[in-house]
Formats: sequence, structure tokens, C-alpha cells
Amino acid sequence: MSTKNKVAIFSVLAVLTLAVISGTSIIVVGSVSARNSTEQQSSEAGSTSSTAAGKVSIIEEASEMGDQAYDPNSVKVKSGDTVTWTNDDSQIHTVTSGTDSSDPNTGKEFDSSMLSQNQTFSHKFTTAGEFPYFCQLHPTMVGKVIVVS
Ligand SMILES: [Cu+2]
Repeated sequence: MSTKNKVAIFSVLAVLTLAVISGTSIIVVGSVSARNSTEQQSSEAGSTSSTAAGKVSIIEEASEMGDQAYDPNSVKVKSGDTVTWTNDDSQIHTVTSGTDSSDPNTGKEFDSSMLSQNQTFSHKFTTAGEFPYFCQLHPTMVGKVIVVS
């Protein structure tokens, strides 16, 4: 093969390579923007999580976190499932059924009482429905369990 032919082949290969690279980057850009729009859709759909069903963390600095204090909020489980809360904060918190301490049914469904750091509380949900709960020490901390049959 002559040197001239080699150069010609190299040039063709170089052009093809460039085409592939630019084509790839277009595909990458396209998939990234597609993924971003998917993420926006899922966040618009709400923060209800079914992947972490049954496990809820009381996050660090929970007393300042309002409806983010219990993660995930809300948590969706099936009737008969047990939800376990873990206090991952350094402060003491509670997991108490009801909307706030003025709720006449406060604590009737479930009440962890004081949970120190790393302590857990579990409750089995046997009836479908929505179960709001809060922290008796920091009533701005609110969460919800959604039980489906
Ligand atoms: Cu608290």
C-alpha cells in the first residue's frame, strides 16, 4: 500500500471517528436532558417513596426540618406491613400519631415516646388509610404513613 493511500485511509477514518464522537455526544446530551425531564416529573409527582417502604429515618437537624424531618415523607406500605423509624439525629424525638398535641386522638394509634439517637420504633399497620404523625417535642416535625390494602 502506498503512503498516499495510507494517508487517504487515515483521513477517512479520522472523519468517521469525528462523526462517531459528535454523534455520540449528541446522543449523550439527548439522554441527559431526557433524564433531567424525567427527574422533574418524578419530583413533581411528590416525595412519596415506595422504594424505602417500611423504613423511616429521623434525619439530622430534624427539629428544623418540618415535613422533611421524617424521611421519606410520606411512606407508603401495605396493610400488615411494619414501619420502623430510626432516630438518626442527636436530639431526642418522638413518633406520635395525630396531627399535633391538640388532636384528641394524639398517640392513640401509635406513640414511640422518647427516642434517643440510634433508637428505633416499630409499628405494624393493619388497616388501610392515612396516618399523620408528629414529634411531641417539636410539633413542626410532621410525617405521614399511607397504608394501602
Ligand atoms: Cu423532635
